[in-house]
Amino acid sequence: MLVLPKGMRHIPGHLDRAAQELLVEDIRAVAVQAPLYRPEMPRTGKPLSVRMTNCGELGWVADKAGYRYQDRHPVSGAPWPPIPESLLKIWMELSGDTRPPQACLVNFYDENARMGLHQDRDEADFSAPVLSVSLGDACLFRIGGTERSGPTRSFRLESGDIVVLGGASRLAFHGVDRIYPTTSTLLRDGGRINLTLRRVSA
Ligand code: MD3
Ligand code: FE
Repeated sequence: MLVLPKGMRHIPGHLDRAAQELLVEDIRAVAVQAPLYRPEMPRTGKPLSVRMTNCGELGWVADKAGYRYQDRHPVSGAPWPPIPESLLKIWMELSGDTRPPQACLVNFYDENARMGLHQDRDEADFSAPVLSVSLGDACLFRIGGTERSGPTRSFRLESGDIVVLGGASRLAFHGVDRIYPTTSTLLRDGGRINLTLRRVSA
């Protein structure tokens, strides 16, 4: 039996192959309007290994000045493209929130990319859950409690899986320890895409 942290819902294989392929097409179209770029760590300016872009009214960005949400792409200065209908539908179906998402962060991991343990707390309102969609190669996802030094559990996330993080899990420390290369044929050149849908303000 797999025991999940309180407030975490994991729905393995929620999206079938056809739905995953359609979603990848939608995200490719987003990335034409808002190209992937490499964010930097606040202060040091060290590049992250994950490349990112966004869609929705607001996008999450990271640079030397800090982490924040803003309504423009940091390189092109253009507004973010809208969140595809396919994702809005998933949010309405699974988030348990009647308000639409304001931000969709698109993370792209190549086989060497990782995401260190962190909390998502750049949003002004934590009442809505975060909804995550995994596409492409599998990863090892790790989640703990609300203290960095607390115990953690690890789960493999596969293409088509959805995770909803609300309630007690909304402020849990979490990260991506590794990508498992060549575990999916969804993306022609491999790698993993993660989409996170969020409310930023009440
Ligand atoms: C647990 N992304 O973008 S998604 C992030 O796979 C992020 O790209 C990871 O962490 C990824 O901030 C993990 C699952 C996830 C998303 C948000 C969470 C887990 C979370 C918020 C609170 C607790
Ligand atoms: Fe996160």
